[in-house]
Order: sequence, then C-alpha cells, then structure tokens
Amino acid sequence: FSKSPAKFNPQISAAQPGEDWMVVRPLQRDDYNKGFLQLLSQLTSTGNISRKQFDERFTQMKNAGGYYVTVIEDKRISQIIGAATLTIEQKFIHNCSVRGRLEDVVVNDTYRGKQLGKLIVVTVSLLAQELGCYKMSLDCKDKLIKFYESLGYKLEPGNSNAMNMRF
Ligand code: 16G
Repeated sequence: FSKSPAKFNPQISAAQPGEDWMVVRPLQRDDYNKGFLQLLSQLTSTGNISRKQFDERFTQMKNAGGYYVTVIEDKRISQIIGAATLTIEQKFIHNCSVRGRLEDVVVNDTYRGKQLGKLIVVTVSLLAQELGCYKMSLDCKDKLIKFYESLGYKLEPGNSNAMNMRF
C-alpha cells in the first residue's frame, strides 16, 4: 500500500462503517452464539463444531498470536454478518519481516450491496500494514479477482498461480 497511498483511500473505515447499526471488531467467544460459524459455512465446509471445540481453538489462536479474526456484527439482531482473518507469518527474509495473509473472507449473502466486503477487507488490510507486514496475500476464486483488484490487490505477472496440495 505504501507505494500507492493515493489509490488506497477507502471511503469507509472500521471507525466509520457508514451505518450505526453495525460494528467491526475482533472475534469474541460469544460470537459462537451469534452465528459466526453459520456465516463461515457460506464460504466452505465448517463441520459440526461444538462450543468446546470453538473455545479451544479460540484459546489456541489467542495464545499463538498472529491471528486477527475480525467480524462485522449487526447490533440490531446480535448476528455476525461479515468476517475476515489476517494471519501473520514470521519471516527471516526482508530483514526478519512479517507477511500477512487474508483468509476466510465472507459476508452474509442477504447483506449484498452494502459494501461490507470492502469494509472488512480494507479494515484487515490496513491492520496488516499497521502491523508491519511487507505484503499481504490472498487466494480467491477467479470471479473475485476484480473485487480484490478494486481494493489494491494485484496479480503479479509470472507469479499469480495459487497451488494447493489437498490432504
Ligand atoms: C478462499 C479463501 C480462503 C479460504 C478458502 C476456503 C479468501 C481471500 N480466500 O480461498 O481464505 O480458506 O477459500 O476454501 O477469503 P477451501 O475450503 O476450498 O479451502
């Protein structure tokens, strides 16, 4: 972002999300009861996660550090309607820098058209910049490339192939 600050000028921010009925904040334990996992299941398979499993994973992420699970809550109905996670990888390269990864971005499909995707991605991307990441990476479905490009992400020529080994 630092190379093109003029282009990265969001009209909405976590502090001013544009609507007073919503809030952008870190994940809380109680979000188990606010539809967080049901929201994630709009992105991919979540399995059937018990309260105990959720609590244990929440604690593990907190203790490990480097996990910034961020949510949008509709306060009128106490439901999580958007989420995105920043994970931080420690590096030796780039003078012992850190790399950010944007993961598990999802917005409740009944809230389309309110720029909530932009809100949560911009929030988490600014957080990555603030935490000193030298870059922020993501992989996504082809149909979402334009969306991420509009927020400052770029396909890098010769380096734009995400590869997976599924286990
Ligand atoms: C997308 C997500 C990734 C998520 C994956 C789940 C973004 C930017 N990318 O690639 O974070 O983990 O989908 O799909 O949100 P999977 O269940 O096929 O791995």
